[in-house]
Amino acid sequence: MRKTRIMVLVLLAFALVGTVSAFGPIRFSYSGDLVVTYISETAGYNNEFGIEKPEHINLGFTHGTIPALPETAYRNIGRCSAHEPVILYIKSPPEGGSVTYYSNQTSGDGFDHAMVTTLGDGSYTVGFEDVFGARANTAFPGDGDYDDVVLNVTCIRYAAPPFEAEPSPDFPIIALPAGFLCGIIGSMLYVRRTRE
Ligand SMILES: [Ca+2]
Repeated sequence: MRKTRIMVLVLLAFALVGTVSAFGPIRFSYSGDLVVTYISETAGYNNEFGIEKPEHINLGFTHGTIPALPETAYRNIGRCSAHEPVILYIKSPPEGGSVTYYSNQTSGDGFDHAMVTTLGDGSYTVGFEDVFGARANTAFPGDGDYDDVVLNVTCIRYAAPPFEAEPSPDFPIIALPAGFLCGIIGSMLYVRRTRE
């Protein structure tokens, strides 16, 4: 009984929180404006983060001279098209080099470096692990906490266009046939009168 209750609670938690996977596709079923929120970081590196698709945009850096502020929402950064993939990335400079991790694929070390969570509001949270290769545990890269850079991405649906009434025909379009008809009736009456 207790076991069943725990199972129900776990299933309920999944339903409320959303689905979690490793790297994964990010898609929206409608078109709109992209908004990416920089949630948090625990990065040792100065990671660049941003959007790879639909268009490459560098949104900011975790450290450096102008570090990004957690909870910043980036707007006016492009559009999301219905069912087209959105890919986020971080670019990390381990040991002076450069390696880029994407939200939709494994990296050069063969590991997933992104943990994608689908939230109930239709947005996605992506947690990145920025350490290349395994360390103490060979099952995951770095310390496997996937919170070195955490981003959320959503798509704000375009507002429905305002209702527009059918445009009324322009004056000349109705004026011409009306004038033409008046002319015919007038000339018929004239012919009839002159015959009488
Ligand atoms: Ca980490």
